[in-house]
Amino acid sequence: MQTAETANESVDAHLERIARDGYTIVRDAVAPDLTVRLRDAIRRLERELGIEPRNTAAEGKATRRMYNLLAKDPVFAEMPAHPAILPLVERLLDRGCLLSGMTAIDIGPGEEPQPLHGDDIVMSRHLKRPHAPMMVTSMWALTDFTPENGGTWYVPGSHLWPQTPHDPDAPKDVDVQKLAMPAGSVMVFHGSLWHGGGANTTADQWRCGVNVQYCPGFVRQQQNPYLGIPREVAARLPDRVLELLGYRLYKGIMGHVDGRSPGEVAFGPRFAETAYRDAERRRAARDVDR
Ligand SMILES: O=C(O)CCC(=O)C(=O)O
Repeated sequence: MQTAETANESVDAHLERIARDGYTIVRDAVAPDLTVRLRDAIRRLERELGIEPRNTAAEGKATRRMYNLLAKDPVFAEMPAHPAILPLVERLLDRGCLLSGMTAIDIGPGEEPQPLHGDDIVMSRHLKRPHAPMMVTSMWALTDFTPENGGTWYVPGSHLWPQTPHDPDAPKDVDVQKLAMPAGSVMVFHGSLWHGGGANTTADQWRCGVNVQYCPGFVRQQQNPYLGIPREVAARLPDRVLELLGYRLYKGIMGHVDGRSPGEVAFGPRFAETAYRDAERRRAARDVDR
């Protein structure tokens, strides 16, 4: 299944592949210098914060995971609005999409495969599959991903199946692929795609990646940024990243604080928006233009 998609390919070509296979790979998406800075920051933070495996089936027994990355180092702010990735996500969701979370996933030697799952499995319990993506995941390779070192396992086309992997009638004999992509590549996939972190059968290689995940603006974020990212740290983030965190209203209504946008409450007039009223005015202006 591995093909030679690149950052130069059109957004349409990537979207067609996601519609058909459930995923695409954007090669050369991340500049080598940024790849190194991200990986170095993760490895330094793992040491400084004493990150150890969390020992759950989902999080692994030989995997170092770190959440809430935007609060941990400024370099991670370069990821959520990256120009090679965000345009794909905005087409799959819309411009009001939210950053659902960012997780560094460093899979160590001896790790077993993570159970296959869909990242929007929680929403699939309430919706009839197949459904529109309730999560879009971009998995950034910061070291080479190989079938041996824990490269993501995935089942092409499974985003279109009526079952999640946990359903009693889920197909058993499925075509599990093991991802190989060089550092600097990003796999972007539909949240219903069956996938999981791979087994690491190497003696000494750590597979380092970051999951940058997005959800529609009307869905609850997996990681809570309002409590997780201190106000003074958030104040230094680019405006587009703050929008992705939910500091603006979705469709002029969702997420308001006593009628105002969270961004206005936290950071002042540049995020000023009043629930209902501004959306109604925008609609009226559009009607007059017609
Ligand atoms: O590490 C990976 O390759 C995938 C991780 C994953 O799917 C998850 O943690 O939900």
